[in-house]
Amino acid sequence: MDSMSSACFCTPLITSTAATASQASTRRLFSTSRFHLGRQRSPPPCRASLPMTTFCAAAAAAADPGSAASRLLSVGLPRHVESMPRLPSGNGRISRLSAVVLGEALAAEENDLIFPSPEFSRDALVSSPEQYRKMYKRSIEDPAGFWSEIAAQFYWKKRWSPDVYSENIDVRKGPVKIEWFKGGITNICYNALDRNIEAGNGDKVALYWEGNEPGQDGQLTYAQLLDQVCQLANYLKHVGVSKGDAVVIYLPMLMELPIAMLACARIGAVHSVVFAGFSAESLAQRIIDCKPKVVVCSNAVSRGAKVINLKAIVDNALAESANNGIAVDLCLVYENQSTMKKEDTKWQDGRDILWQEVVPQFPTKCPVEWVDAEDPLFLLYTSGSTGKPKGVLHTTGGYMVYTATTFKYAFDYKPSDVYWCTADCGWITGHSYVTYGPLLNGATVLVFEGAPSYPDPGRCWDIVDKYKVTLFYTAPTLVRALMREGDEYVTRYSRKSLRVLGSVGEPINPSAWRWFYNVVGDSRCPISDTWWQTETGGFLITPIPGAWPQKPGSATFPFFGVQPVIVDEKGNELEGECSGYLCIKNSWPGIFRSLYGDHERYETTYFKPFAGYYFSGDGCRRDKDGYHWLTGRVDDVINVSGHRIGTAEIESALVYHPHCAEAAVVGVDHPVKGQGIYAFVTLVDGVDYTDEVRKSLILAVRTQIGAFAAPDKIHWAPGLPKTRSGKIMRRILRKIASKQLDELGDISTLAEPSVVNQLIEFTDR
Ligand code: 6R9
Repeated sequence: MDSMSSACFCTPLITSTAATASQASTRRLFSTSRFHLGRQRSPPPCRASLPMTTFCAAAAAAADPGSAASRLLSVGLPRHVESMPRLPSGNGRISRLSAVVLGEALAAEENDLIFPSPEFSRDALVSSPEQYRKMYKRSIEDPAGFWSEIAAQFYWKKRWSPDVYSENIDVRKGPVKIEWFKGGITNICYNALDRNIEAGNGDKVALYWEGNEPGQDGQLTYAQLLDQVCQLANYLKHVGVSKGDAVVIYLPMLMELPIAMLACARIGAVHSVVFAGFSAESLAQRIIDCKPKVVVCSNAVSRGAKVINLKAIVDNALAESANNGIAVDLCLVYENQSTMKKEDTKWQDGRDILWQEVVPQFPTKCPVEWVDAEDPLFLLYTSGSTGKPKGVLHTTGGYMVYTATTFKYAFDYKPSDVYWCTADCGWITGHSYVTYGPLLNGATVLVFEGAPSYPDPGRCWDIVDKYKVTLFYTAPTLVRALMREGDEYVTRYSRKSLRVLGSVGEPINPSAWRWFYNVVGDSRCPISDTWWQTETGGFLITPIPGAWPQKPGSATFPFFGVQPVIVDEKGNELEGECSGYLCIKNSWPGIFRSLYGDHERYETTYFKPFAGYYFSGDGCRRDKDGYHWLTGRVDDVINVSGHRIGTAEIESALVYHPHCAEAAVVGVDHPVKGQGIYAFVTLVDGVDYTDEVRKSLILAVRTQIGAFAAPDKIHWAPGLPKTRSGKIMRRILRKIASKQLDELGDISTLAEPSVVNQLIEFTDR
């Protein structure tokens, strides 16, 4: 649709007046002035040029001159390194890289190229390395032109200012500030729904829903979805939610979850979805931080054979937040009828309102609140290396353009696709690649409420056949879990609809990659191993299937407009083959703009470690062909089943327990979850180290954070290895936890070296 020709440039920003003045002053926390940090207009950073280079598949090409490898050789692959030919030899692994590299030698896969089939490449949006390189080069040399051409395909009530973007990511030059499409007036819900309906896709299925029990299902076309979004949006406006207000959403994977997100976006409210696996304490913590006007939840969810009473968790969270001075007056509860009836749900009259009773009474048309591209869209809390989760703030315009574009290219999206992402909308993947990215493309999206191995480990492939899923996007942890169950659960289903597979959340180890490729995808479907983060909004390093061959376990090359660099401890950019810290040299439209209420922490965590760069917190190796191999976190963040959790958060949950004197948590390799949680615990004097105490410590973490953060192992630690200044030496704990006792290194700097032997003795107690 030609959005620019139909755009009206004169409509002013309308602010709803439904909230009272006092509500507005106490609750409207998201005025953009909060981020007014002084105008920082720096010239665009120097952008790398892309050299042509020969390709390492020389041996394969020589053996078969007509082969795909030879075709590739003839065009070369980009390496994203300017000075490859001048490669200094000494850039080895950096010594302090504490990332847990999965138990396999990734280097062994380095020469292994898996090519897309010629048919796949022929029909692909980007069908060759040259085409990618051309587009990539343009995106780096002329980001404003590249991104504004893409942005123009969306609907803007008013076009953005001529600058397209402005950025300062260098703390030495002043406060970090990033803006894309500033001055552009738009609405992401309008672009995801109304725009697609106006283009003639009103009757296309937007959402399929598959319930926990096989046979439970539903669907909404784009037109029906818009009706439901409008009804909820009208209800929210009716109860006083307006532009800039926060709404906390604590819903399981029902269609009502994307509906609630889109309804907020439609009226300019800022949603903060909390994964419905978080405990009451975690939910309360988030409510206290963002002070929502309304909490939207469901009464219960079924996960496999288990029923979880979500409303009881919300009740506790609301009581806790009220005790902390943040009283939420309205809790909108969706009755998940197949799981729990309203009659069986505890109800607080006056505060709790039944969704089904009120929302359907509202009109199915709701005017759009037009917002600035830099107005906030959502907050999503994520774990960092301190005990307090960070409220990652994303804004509207850049996020919209970026999620839609990354979705389109990384999955080689075609309008006939049926797309299923197994992530929950409580995580960033569910925001960018269940809700916004696919719907902005007019895609058909499957939402699955249940557990992937219920009633048996074949459920995913049963669902793939039922809906003829073509694009299947999941996490390595699920791949590994299903791989353990044997091939038969997969091969009994056809899966012939599948076209592209995707992986996210953690490095996918080569054997899981191969199983995914060979068994699930019948050696036919490229795998997009997408590397990105809550903070990045969308994919930064990802295969573009059809454009180049994959290497099992590598996220391959950067997306358009992204310049990854690998730096050493001092922040020197490493060239050619190297290992180090992964940073990004420039901003891209989807990057987060701040941490809610704490811009200083934003700068300290992401922009100060290596001045002049965005620091990802991940380790990365680049091989001789320029492929990127993510090696895991280098900070105190553990990645359990693709879920990020800070060691400090688990430690503070443990020390909250009255019997716990001290705790230190580290990550260890885990065959299914990627990383497991290993906790060293010192008990207070006089308390015996018993199994009962162990169980209650684990329970303490479950109730304070959520079941997914429960330690896999509690290791009794009458003493912890500390330096003389009292700092716990986690390096030693990691070695003890992973039983690498011959690699303990120098322990002489410890205040009490004898605790190390004592800890080793306690390993199996
Ligand atoms: C999207 C998401 C981000 C962290 C990130 C990294 C790890 C994600 C990955 C990957 C290797 C991939 N990660 N995708 N590591 N390969 N394809 O997961 O966001 O929850 O914020 O986690 O996950 O360590 O830093 P988030």
